Amino acid sequence: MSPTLQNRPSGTMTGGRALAEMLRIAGAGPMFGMGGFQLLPFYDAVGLVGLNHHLINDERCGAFAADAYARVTNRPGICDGTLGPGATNLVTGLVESLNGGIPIVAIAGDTNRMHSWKNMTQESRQVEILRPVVKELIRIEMTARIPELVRRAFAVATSGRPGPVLLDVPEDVAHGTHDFAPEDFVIDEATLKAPARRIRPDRADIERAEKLIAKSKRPLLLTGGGIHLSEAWNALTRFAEAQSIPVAHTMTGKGGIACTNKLSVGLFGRYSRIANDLIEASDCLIVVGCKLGEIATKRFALPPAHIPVIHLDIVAEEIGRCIPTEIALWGDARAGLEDFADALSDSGAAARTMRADYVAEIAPRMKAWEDDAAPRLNSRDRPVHMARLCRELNNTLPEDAILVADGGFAGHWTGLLYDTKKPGRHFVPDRGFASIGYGLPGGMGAAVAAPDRPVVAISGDGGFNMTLGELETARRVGCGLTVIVVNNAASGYVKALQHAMMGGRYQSADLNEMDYAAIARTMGCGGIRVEDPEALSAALRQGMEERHRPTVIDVVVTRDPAQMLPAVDNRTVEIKRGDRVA
Ligand SMILES: Cc1ncc(C[n+]2csc(CCOP(=O)(O)OP(=O)(O)O)c2C)c(N)n1
Ligand SMILES: [Mg+2]
Repeated sequence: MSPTLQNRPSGTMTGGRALAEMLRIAGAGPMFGMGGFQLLPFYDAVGLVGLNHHLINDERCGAFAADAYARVTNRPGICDGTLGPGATNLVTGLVESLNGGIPIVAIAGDTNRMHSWKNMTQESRQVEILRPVVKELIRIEMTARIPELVRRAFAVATSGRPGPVLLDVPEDVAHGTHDFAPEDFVIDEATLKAPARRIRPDRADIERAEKLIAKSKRPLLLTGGGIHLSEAWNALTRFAEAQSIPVAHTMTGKGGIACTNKLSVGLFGRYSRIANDLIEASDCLIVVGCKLGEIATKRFALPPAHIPVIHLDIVAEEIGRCIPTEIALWGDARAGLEDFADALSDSGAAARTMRADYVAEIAPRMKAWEDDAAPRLNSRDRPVHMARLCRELNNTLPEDAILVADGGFAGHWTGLLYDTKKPGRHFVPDRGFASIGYGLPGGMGAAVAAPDRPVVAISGDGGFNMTLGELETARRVGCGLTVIVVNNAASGYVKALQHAMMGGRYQSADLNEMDYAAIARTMGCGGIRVEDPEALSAALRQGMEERHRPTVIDVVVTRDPAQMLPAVDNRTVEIKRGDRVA
């Protein structure tokens, strides 16, 4: 426990006040939630202790905003909801954080225990509903135990594989009082940020990995979101460069090394530039902080079974779950990569010589891919081609920008084509649960986490419709956030699949033609409608210059369902029964 903690409160106070005091001591950042009777003492204390709390218009969006805040800072994002519908609205957002391993402390009010189970208004089995969507659900039964259990929430959220923790607070615990001592208000500073603690892989396993890597002519690093959670960027770059090992990434893992690094071979899995080909031709795959789920493995078609796999992960039982593993390394990504680098430090020069031809393949392979993609990337089509939009993002966003991507095509296209220019989590897609509707609230969470950096969110029109009310929040909060709406007047992914698989019989796939720029202006935000790709760059610059209110850039993109999927022309793709085209 830190002896340096200042301003510890003491004396008789409500549970809500004690909760707020603990969050203050934990250095909680801006948070989003929607109140109700049960948590009123907490809300009352929030302002008194100087926390930064914003009313959200849908608790799910508060959870999404907290998730993006946590991804940008690695500090737990905080969100809250009242009992019943407030609590259940948190579910989708909390699953995103659970699947993504994102540290969150969520707070839900609950019924007064004096009257529970007597048909209290808004009562539900919320503890049972929420328990499977969090890493740990902590029900607080005594006002006196609030500091201890908030400590526990931060420790669980940031230790091992991070994740969301729910504090379920009955009304009488929040409104009740206790005489607290100053010593009650302490928290372990290590638990305020992920990773709270680091564990190194077993020495003998590192030695086995070292031997396998040393003799491999075509090793390839496959990296996931664990790189960001472990803050392993420098360790990854150093190891890859010292050993001349190319790096492929999942959507969430983008930015483990800069996409512009000559060893970066881009996205692998469902969508790929050159990475899938390099996987096929590899003789040793080093998987770091990646679960090797459906998308990363192209529905378990990758990697080929004969290639030995070294898998480093913070969750031991994740290793070997989807594919057999030759060498399992249980530990923190940064620690493990540092251990690789140390173990192989003497052989760096020889390894770089041995792999010179291999590494020299990357540039021409990438060039061939780029030549093939050039007509799309440079397209002057109206409506705007998605690839052209991605190229404009690459050309216009500065290196410290954060791009938050929604679950529809917005994420798919930018996952494949957007390039981050330096290592770090500069690309934030919601791939834990891939819900649509993350873009706007996620952008808001990223913007409050990094108020001095340009934050751009990209969302489908369907996803934007789902959470449009949060433009009111973003304006009230004063976020300088740019939201790109990929306006294809459709639930595009569904429409593209119906085109490819159902013979073009479109069912419940079309949306109204809407002018989202006009809607944004009506809501007091900036709004720019873009129909000409040449206007994209200026619109993005204008959005990023606006520092105190959101700007919506409504980009009219292709309405042709044959052109919607990235990288694949789904008219020509062979579809197997029950399969998905991409
Ligand atoms: C909450 C939720 N419901 C349904 C889906 C399934 N889904 C995936 S992409 C998609 C289309 C979404 O439309 P839009 O946001 O306009 O994105 P587009 O694909 O058109 O770019 C849908 C419905 C989902 N991911 N999340
Ligand atoms: Mg759409």
